[in-house]
Amino acid sequence: MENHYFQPEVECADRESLRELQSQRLREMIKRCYEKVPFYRKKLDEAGIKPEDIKSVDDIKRLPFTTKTDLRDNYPYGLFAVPREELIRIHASSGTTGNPTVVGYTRHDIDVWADGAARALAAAGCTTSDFVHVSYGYGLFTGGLGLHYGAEKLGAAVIPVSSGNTQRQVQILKDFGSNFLCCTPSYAAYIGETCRDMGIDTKEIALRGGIFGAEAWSEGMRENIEKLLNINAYDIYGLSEIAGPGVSYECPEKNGLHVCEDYFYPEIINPETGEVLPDGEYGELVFTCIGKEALPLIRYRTRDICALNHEKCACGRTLVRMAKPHGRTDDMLVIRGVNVFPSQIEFVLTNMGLEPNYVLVVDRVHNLDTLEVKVEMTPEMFSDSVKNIENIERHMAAKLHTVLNISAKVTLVEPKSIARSEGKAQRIIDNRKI
Ligand code: DLL
Repeated sequence: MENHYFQPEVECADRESLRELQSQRLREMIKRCYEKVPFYRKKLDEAGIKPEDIKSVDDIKRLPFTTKTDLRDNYPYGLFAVPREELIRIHASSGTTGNPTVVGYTRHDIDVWADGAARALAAAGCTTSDFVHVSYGYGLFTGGLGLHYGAEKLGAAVIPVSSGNTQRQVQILKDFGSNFLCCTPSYAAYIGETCRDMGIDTKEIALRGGIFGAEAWSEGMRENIEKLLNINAYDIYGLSEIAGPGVSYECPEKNGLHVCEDYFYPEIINPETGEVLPDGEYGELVFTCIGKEALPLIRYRTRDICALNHEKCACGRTLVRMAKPHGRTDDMLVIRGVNVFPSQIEFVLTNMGLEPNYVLVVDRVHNLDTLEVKVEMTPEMFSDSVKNIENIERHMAAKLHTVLNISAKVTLVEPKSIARSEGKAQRIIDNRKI
């Protein structure tokens, strides 16, 4: 009998017993933070909270938030709660500004993380007989090793390709009979395009599914990847500060990502006021680590824009679902006072049958913000007359206007002229000097 790694006792637990478990883990975690991390002792003292005041998850809202700045200010190991000899791994997320964020794991933490990644693979239908091709980068980034350990924990065979050399990726997918592909959605689309360019019929390769995350992606992008690679594409979410990939994952319903809330307690807050928002309302996602030893963060503000849904899922899982993240508060462009997410633009393009190869160029001309959307033409459009191309650009600009509520200039550019990404895609060029 194949082990599918499905854990109904946790993933389908009744909410009341889950709450009990969460409350018990929260109490232990707050006590440990207070005793072992001077930063948290000071923060809790300042807030007038003693560990024994925190009795259940209902008390979480009384706790202070932790931010990326707190991690940077205590760079590299200031928030760690265990001595060095208990650590078995260090990762870091690249900082575009300031210090990178350094995170550490004990053996137990690696186990927790691998458990989340294994649940994600299992929910996507991966079994012990499958070959899992990992094209996330290996290194300080958590993508590669995260899915690697998850696949091993499940009992599948890992093919640790890492990112880069896309034609070789395709060759391996085909020759090694990979069944699941793990990479960013933008790289999955690029691998799909490369298969097409190499004349490989994806119906003839063994690939059944993909676990794609590390960046926001739209439903249109999902359709594009599913068609290109002839697979089922699932979303996986995570962040280095909390664990890495596998904090939450999609099931076959593809209607929200189940959070491993036995390890990571989620909340949605109003990013301006810090107030906790009810199910269904979009706001900033916040996590409290209740099952981790080395870096147990309290109410960590992810900057991801999301909503929660506690209804039982049709798949049988009771674990709360988070919506596919819209993007990050710091990815959000404010153009002429209007909030714009790259995912909204991707939605319009893919709805019009275009592949999601685009960049957004933002500028400020005479004190007015301008947005230009550069989109690749399809090869068929490329042979169209200039007049036709202008018509398509105008039509697309009108569609963008209805979704974004601001005007944007659309420029169709040659097929394959926009750089492809092997990791997280860079889609924004902001030339404003603000
Ligand atoms: O991106 C971990 C990861 C690796 C997740 C592989 C999934 C797959 P960081 O580099 O620390 O960690 O970046 C974390 O990436 O706060 C989100 O803004 C974004 N992100 C991650 N997964 C998703 C997703 C990894 N599925 C940051 N949808 C997070 C949208 C995502 N955004």
